[in-house]
Amino acid sequence: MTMHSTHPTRLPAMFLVLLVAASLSVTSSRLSASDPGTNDWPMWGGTPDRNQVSSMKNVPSEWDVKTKKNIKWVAELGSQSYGNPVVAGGMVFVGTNNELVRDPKQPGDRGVLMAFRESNGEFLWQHTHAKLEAGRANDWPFQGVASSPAIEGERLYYVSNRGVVLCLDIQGFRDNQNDGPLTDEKLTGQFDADVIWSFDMLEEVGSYPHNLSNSSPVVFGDMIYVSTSNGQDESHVNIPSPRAPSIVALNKTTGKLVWEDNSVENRILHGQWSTPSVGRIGGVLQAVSAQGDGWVRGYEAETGKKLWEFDTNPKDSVWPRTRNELIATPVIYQDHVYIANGQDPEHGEGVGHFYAIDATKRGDITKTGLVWHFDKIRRSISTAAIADGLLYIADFSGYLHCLDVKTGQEYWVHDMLAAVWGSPFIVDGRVYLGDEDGDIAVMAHSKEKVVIAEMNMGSAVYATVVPANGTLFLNNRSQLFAIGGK
Ligand SMILES: [Ca+2]
Ligand SMILES: [Ca+2]
Repeated sequence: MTMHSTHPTRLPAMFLVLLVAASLSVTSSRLSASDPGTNDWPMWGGTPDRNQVSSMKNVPSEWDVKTKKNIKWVAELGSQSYGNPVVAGGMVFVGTNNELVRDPKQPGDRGVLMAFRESNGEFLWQHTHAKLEAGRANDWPFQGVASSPAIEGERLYYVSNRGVVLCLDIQGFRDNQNDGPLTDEKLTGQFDADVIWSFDMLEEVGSYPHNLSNSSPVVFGDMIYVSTSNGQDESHVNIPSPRAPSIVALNKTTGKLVWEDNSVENRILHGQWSTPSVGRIGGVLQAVSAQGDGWVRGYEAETGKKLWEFDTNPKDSVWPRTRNELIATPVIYQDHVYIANGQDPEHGEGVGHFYAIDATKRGDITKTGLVWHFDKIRRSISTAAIADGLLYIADFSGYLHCLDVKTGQEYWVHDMLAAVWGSPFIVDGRVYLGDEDGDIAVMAHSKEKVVIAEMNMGSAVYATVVPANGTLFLNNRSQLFAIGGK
């Protein structure tokens, strides 16, 4: 999955803080199961079911990055930022590359996780990772950290560009404590990261990531669940590590492997860049994983026992013309799993599929678990947002679809006029979606199509709008914005 390997000129090595407004006090009303309920946004999708929805109220619907209207602050990132921000503990965390060299002792091309103060955008600390020696085959130049961290309490989990799962202390060394078991960090200043444990998926389970490791961990109970990104080599024919798992479950305290699964074996079409979800489905706690053969699989979350699998491709489809991989994240909602298939953005546009799957079924549920199939979607790498009987899904051709969640019937479609990498997000009666032209569309959360506002962020938006404490957070290629009123 090469994204954009362009290499813009280095940005000034100072972050910019524009404090426009004092913090806004917001009380969440009725909370749904898909809402973290804390006013934070601690992981991709907010909660382990990954539904892109929040019950927060009084978030802004309009802003202007040029005049700074409704912009609380802006923080500078590297030159490519493919992850999504997460917000917890008064901090905002986002992955990027090292083209904004904050520390001369850590120069050159690296993946970077940055932490900022939520109230004013002050840079707090970072963790940088040199690129893998194997180069573009496993770790594409200038792609940075594309994993969105997951935070629980004082612990933060993410996957580096080197395919290493890391557990960090969100306070870094600013608490004057080196938390362990890992205590031999070379850099221990106030701007450096305090690592607690790490799990190298290349060494420990033999993953051979295709172009980039990007999974966003999900935390549930004692465990975290991560996709390995194991895939083909640059020949796009060979699979160097066919025995490596697609998904691993680690103990969140120790970082030790609890279970792994390799149902895909040597059938990986390309790479594995989806990210798992966890939820209670039909009374059973399941980890749901979209894998490199185009199948979605459900596992008993505690043991890794495989419960079901579903093929998202028509049996007569042919890779890469009509057969697709799975890059989107499966969303768990009311015993069903919702997911679109698609391809690496570098492969361009093509036919896609979106499914509602009854994940209470067992075995090969491609037929028995099919609730509905929406085939008027193009290739998609976007994750669904579901609330009040409506489901929103975007595709790489730039269409935002509003569907009936029960039937898949389409209520309306909106053409963004540019490729969409991110996902629609429902909050405060509106749907937010960004595109590669840097435009954000704000639509009414409604069966009727209403465009409320359109704003441009100044450069491509690969991320999804996320809310925390009444403010919206969003990154374009090179900047992190806190969007909020006075
Ligand atoms: Ca510490
Ligand atoms: Ca440590």
